[in-house]
Amino acid sequence: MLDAFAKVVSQADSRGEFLSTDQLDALTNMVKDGNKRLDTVNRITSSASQIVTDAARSLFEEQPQLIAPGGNAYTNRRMAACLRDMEIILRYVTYAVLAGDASVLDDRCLNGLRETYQALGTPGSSVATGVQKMKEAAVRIANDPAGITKGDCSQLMSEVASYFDRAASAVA
Ligand code: PEB
Repeated sequence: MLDAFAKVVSQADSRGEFLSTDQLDALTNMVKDGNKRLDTVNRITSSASQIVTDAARSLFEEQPQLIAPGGNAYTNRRMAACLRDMEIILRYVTYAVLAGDASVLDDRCLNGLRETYQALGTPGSSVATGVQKMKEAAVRIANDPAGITKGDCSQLMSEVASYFDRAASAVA
């Protein structure tokens, strides 16, 4: 598991090189904007259950066959597993945002997930739709200018979105 710092170090180390100016500049900027990152993680984390339930509700509205008898989220047990899965994915996305690197998300959540869903007969494309819905809500919440020092968060928001996209395409 790497963060943005360890990643740069391990890449340079594998080439036996010093860190480049570009790499150091990028990390400096990441430190400068560190509060934005922490605020983003904090906001998504404190709205996690709302993000999960809204995304699930909207997914089941669009794909009612999932909750109809025989559907993949039919019965309380499967519904609970589905909500739990979405919560797990959201949690790993917040770890990746904090670390500034996707490796924790890849290694501990996404690796083998597609195969798990195939084995369970759970439609990965529906999970991906749920993840995309969580992305929209999470970015909206994190990017809300109300009650926070204003600044340009566009780069950070596209980074946040990219972790959700990564999770969605890993299971779709
Ligand atoms: C992944 N999900 C399920 C299982 C596992 C995961 C390992 C099988 C074991 C169990 O039921 O607990 N676990 C989960 C995960 C990690 C992990 C992400 C990462 C570290 O350890 N059903 C739907 C929707 C979707 C869904 C499309 C969006 O209709 C999910 C939610 N996952 C779902 C369902 C099950 C499941 C299990 C319904 C139960 C399947 C079944 O038993 O029939």
